[in-house]
Amino acid sequence: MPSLRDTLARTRNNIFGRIQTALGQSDITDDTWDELEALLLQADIGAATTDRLLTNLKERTTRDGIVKASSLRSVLKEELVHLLGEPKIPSYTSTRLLEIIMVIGVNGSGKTTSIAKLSHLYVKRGRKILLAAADTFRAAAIDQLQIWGERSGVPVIAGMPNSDPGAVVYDAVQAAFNRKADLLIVDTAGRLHTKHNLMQELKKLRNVLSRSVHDAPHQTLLVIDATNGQNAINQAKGFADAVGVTGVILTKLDGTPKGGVTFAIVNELGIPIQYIGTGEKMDDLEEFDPRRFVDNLFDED
Ligand SMILES: Nc1nc2c(ncn2[C@@H]2O[C@H](COP(=O)(O)OP(=O)(O)O)[C@@H](O)[C@H]2O)c(=O)[nH]1
Ligand SMILES: [Mg+2]
Repeated sequence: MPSLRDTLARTRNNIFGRIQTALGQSDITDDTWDELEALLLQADIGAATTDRLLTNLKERTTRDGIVKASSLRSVLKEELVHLLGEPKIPSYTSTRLLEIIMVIGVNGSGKTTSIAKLSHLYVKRGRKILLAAADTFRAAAIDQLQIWGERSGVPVIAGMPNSDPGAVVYDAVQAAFNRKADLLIVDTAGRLHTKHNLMQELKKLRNVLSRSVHDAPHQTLLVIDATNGQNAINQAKGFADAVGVTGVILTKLDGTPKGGVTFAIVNELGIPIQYIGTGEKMDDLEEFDPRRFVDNLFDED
């Protein structure tokens, strides 16, 4: 697993390192704020989130009598951590007879790969898992999940390509009961003929799950590709409005300079980030820890 420092190298080198340099030994002037604003916007943090950050920073500067730009560095870090909120990592211990996680997001965002990583993590913690291949729209998507399942020794319930994903999910729940699994993770389609069709299908899958198991799906995780930067936000709003989202898996933070989007996701969507994807391998998933994340965005002081 790559270190978080390596994962965030491009985001750090691209903008955040420069923010740190910009906050030098001189006194804070209007130019300092302008430069900081320009850099935050370039960092893919987004206009709304940049505004909020600057307002908070200015307030604190006045309140605490901060004069030197260099003193803003640690305040900025604190405000960034504050923006991301407390870590929200789900418990791995089994508390229910059957817990169901539904994974949604656009094609190519990393749903199937993230499901493989998640099952790997939960298997290591002793959970008995089953996967449902409900992205029946593409034959390759079913194969891909089955290959990951074989690798990690987790059974996959699948139907024929283009079969009804609702039926696959229904069968998967029955199979989970029969095998006494305590976690079912459902892979879903990221694209259908229209966005409307996709949202309808996701709603239908939700209903199949909630009719079969009390309170299911217990988590609906939205997978967001960090390389999409600000474009990811609107997409995410569409999913959140249609089916509700309890947490985000932010993928492909490795190798993108757009890691600043992390702040926009939390601030604009109000959905906690649970995991980040740091590569393409089974182990390349990290629990999201706001403080560690912010620390690794900056060069060491
Ligand atoms: N570098 C990197 N690649 C990733 C990550 N997560 C997924 N991918 C790649 O993104 C591509 C699409 O992933 P896939 O799981 O098939 O997306 P899906 O269509 O949403 O199921 C694959 O080539 C994955 O290897 C990540 O965190 N980092
Ligand atoms: Mg997939």
